[in-house]
Amino acid sequence: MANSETSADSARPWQSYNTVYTNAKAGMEGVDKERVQRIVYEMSKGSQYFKNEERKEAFIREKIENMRARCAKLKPADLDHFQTVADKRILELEATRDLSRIWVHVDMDAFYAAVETLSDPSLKGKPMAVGGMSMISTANYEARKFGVRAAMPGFIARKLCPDLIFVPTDFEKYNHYSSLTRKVYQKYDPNFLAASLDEAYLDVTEVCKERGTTGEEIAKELRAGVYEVTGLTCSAGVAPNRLLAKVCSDINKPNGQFVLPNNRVAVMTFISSFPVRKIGGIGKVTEHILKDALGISTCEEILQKSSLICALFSQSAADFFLSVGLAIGGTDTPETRLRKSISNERSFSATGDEAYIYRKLADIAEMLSTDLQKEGLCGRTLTLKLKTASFEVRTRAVTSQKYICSTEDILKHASKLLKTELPISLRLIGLRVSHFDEEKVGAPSDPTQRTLTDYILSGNVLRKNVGNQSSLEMDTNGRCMMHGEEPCLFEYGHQTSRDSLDGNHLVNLDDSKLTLENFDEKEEVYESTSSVNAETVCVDVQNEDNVQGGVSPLLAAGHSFSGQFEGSTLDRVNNLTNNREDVASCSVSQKELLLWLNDYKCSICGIEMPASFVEERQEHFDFHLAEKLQKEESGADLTCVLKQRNVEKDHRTSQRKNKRPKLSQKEGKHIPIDSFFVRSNQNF
Ligand code: DCP
Ligand code: MG
Repeated sequence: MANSETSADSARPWQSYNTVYTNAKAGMEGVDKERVQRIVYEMSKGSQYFKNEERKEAFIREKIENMRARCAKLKPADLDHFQTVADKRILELEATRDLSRIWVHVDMDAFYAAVETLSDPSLKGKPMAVGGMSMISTANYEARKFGVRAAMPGFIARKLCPDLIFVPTDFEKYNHYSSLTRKVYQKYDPNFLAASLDEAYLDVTEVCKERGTTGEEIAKELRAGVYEVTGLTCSAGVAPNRLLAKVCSDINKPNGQFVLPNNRVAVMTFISSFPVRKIGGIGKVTEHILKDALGISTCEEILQKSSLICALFSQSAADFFLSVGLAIGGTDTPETRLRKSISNERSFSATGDEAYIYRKLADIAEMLSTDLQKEGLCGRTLTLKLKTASFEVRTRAVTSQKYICSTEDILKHASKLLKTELPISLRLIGLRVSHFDEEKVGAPSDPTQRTLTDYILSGNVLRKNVGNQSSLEMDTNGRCMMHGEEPCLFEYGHQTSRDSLDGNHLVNLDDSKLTLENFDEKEEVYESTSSVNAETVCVDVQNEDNVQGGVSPLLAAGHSFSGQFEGSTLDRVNNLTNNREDVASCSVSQKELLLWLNDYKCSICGIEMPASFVEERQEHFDFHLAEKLQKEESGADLTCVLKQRNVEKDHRTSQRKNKRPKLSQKEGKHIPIDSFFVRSNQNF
């Protein structure tokens, strides 16, 4: 390693090379960060990833300069004005502080790695990672000592830790253990929020009251319960809101807990010296901007510089930052009635065996029917999700005039949808029923009561259908997951609205796409949707970085969300943009759209990145955000937004024209992930 005392900074360029791979996770406290930086730097120098990082850095720097310039232009009178604005807003936010609830955030320790170690105890005590040379999903705490961490390419991890043992992922196992943990959570909060396979938020206020006990005791008992049932350890945070509970669960990892009492002084003391970066929703870009442009590193400093925050950021972004400074987070208890779909999916080894595929489909239809009947729900839209052997995700939907919930009906429609795709080699089949009978769901009968944008901006979430493995899960950030897969799915809550132009059509935003249904014309509308999937839409992009492991905790802060969509959602995404324009006049310019075409390719710049690279995707998004903000400030934003929208519209139109749009041969050829990171002349 370079001699830190004698070498000039230019001789150690890695020192300023901070990527997701060099971010510390729990268990990485003693890591030689410079060594990790150097290795990551050397291994990725010259690669596309590296170049992209450089571009990102350049934009961040420019953004910072721009912000500085804006700061310098603020006159004392301006600052006074913004101080008044900030003080007023702080008072308003303070008035919303709720210290009456006790939230617990539970997070399993090195989840996938721990599950693998249960299966193979010989791994105990040895550095190991789950995943492969392209990417690792997580590493155990032994490996973290070497700087090995989730989302890191395996070949870099091996360089950091030559003895690292790689174990392939086994989602069935993780799902199994996840469902065991959920049975435990259910005892404490039947409506707990599942944030990912290994994370959940529980409102334990009632159970504490009933038993005359504390959140601390409940957390201990719950953790012991999880261990008893699974043999796995978890950590917990106990606090008056979700934002704090999440932060607290990381403090004594692994196998520990941290309790923050429900009083304002304790909360403010706790948060004041906390680095902003530790807060969910504040990632690398925001951290840099706050630090380098405004001199803000801690939560306390946010309040100290509240006038600058209000002067330089949009209201929603300023609200987010001020809430962070005040440690005000989400405490609401979203209701089950907002459920909008139920799904079930299964992964299997890729096969083109049609008999097997139909058997799987029948199994899933049966499970889904059972789930629907348990909930007393019937839906009109059935969506078939397929993941091909080459990982292409397709969704096909049918909307029937009749509400369905029986195995027979589901299977009948699903089989028709599947038939049009044959022959096909598949590794996953999923079915989802949505567009529920509103009376049964208990949703507002007047669909115009709440606009989509209202809903989005309110940050409401669905509750986990407890104990039901196959249900749609929504994290505290409004992000949903279908059971059994990477945590990247998203669904909105119940949003149905009449098309104001034509009462004969219903704009159905419930499904994985927007369908315009003319009820007079046909009974069933079969929709072939595109193979574009896993798009990311960010509603308030200021808050969208720092998403770890597919879970962004913004809603924990009671704020707006972003989500990666499963299935074809281009239409809905576009509708969102338009809807935002129509309904929310607030800072459309703050909102950005980024799509991952074919689950791989950035719609804006074309760079390719696999879905599992959650943080990298977020960072990539940050890059486009910085770019966009830059344009905004130079007055070019409108053109940019329009251009972007036209591109998307064109894309959508072309997808509609082709039943199953395909990328061109060149486009469809994904660059192997290794080459994304590694210089072409390097040979590892
Ligand atoms: N995961 C993933 N890709 C990531 C991050 C996480 O596939 N980029 C998976 C593997 C993890 C699981 O999600 O085991 C849970 O993620 P966490 O962030 O909670 O990480 P761990 O549970 O592994 O470790 P910790 O003890 O820090 O919670
Ligand atoms: Mg975990």
